[in-house]
Amino acid sequence: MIDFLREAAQVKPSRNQLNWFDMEFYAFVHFGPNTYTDREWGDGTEDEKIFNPEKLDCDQWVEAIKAAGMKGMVLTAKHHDGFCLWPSQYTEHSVKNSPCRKDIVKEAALACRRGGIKFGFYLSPWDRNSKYYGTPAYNDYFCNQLTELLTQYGDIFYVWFDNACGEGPNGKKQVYDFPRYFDLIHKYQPEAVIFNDFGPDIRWCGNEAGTARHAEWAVVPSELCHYSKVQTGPGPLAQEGSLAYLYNTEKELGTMANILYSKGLVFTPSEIDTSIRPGWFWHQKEEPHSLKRLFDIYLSSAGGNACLNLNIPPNKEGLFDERDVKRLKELGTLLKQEFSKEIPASVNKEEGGGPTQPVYRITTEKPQKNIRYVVLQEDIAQGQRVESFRILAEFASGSQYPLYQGTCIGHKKICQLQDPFAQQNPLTDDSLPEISTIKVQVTAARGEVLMKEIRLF
Ligand code: FUL
Repeated sequence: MIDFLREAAQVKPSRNQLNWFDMEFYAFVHFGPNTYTDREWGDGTEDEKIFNPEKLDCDQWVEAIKAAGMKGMVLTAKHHDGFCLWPSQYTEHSVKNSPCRKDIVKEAALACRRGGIKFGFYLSPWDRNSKYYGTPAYNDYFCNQLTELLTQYGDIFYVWFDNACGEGPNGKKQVYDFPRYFDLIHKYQPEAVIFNDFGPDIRWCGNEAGTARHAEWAVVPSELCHYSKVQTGPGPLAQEGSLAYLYNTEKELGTMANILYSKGLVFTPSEIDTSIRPGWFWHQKEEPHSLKRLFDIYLSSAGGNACLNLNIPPNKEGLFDERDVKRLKELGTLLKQEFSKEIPASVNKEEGGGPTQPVYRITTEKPQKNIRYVVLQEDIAQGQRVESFRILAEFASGSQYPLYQGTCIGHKKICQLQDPFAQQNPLTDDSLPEISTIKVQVTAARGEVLMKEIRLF
């Protein structure tokens, strides 16, 4: 058993996955015929002429995205209705037959480049318009479209595949040839990461509400991510049971008890994808979520060993709705307010903790009343190891006060001690003495803990 845990501790990310972790927060952009029909899923019969963004301004999108602190954009080049936001030579169902005639993918990619953020795309395999859908010829059609997107728009950081697989216009379902799609991406954009519900590079978190797991492991059973590379042998209980039941909606994915039954582990971190509004596409009647809700989602995703892909839908004119632009600015301001002023402190490992249970002592230069966050980062390039930890305050008298208990750390764990939205925070209570020492105590890990950063804000 111990050998297996040591092996689990050695499961490592690729260079592309590490770069993706550093993106932390980027924007989804859902745009297409649904924007004009007030629907979420088009059926593929929509007239191309309805797609008419008269004031299209992708620089306005990029400006708003950057104001929130996001570092990239992922555009729905084609949604389930099959309509292409670029003039694909393989179909007539595209912008080329719309009154606008613009290549939206190009406009968006160029705006991202001008604004200094990365560009990626969503391409829906489910296509309710294509006459090829449900036949082997569809995989050729899809690969042709994918090749256009991979070769005509500069560097692509991310290709996002939706796993939905419904019926096409002829009533048939398609068998998607994902390995063939992945090969094309490796060929034309070797630095792009690939999202799919089950890997290879990034997996789906299992919901669209922005809810992260209490322990969001990047090292998970290959039974879930069958497109990812297996990096270990079987767990000690693999012969006694099976993880065939695993799905993305499972609460435990990658925790110690769960991996023991696996045939082998993979490194496939989770992305939290959600929309700033209830729907993915723009609807006049919908309002953006509250600042608090978005901030909390950020903390639990970008601050919970995942990345946050937050959707902002352009309206019929081709602009981000002013209500969303305002909310994004507020979010960016709040993130700056909370995370731009690091509290100067020194970090020392205490003697005697052992490799898997280290204790770190963080001493601030001046006593503090207002420590709001402890931000922890493992050296994830070497693997993800911490299973659980606790944080304590230590007062001059020597007495201790528990501040936080957590599970995994991984790329980044933001431990929130005080909520900027709360009326009263326990730590600013006058009866409590000021804090000058904080202890981070790892209570369980799979191998030697390699902590990269511990910072206070
Ligand atoms: C889902 C789709 O069905 C939704 O329309 C949306 O695009 C979401 C991101 O993925 O599977």
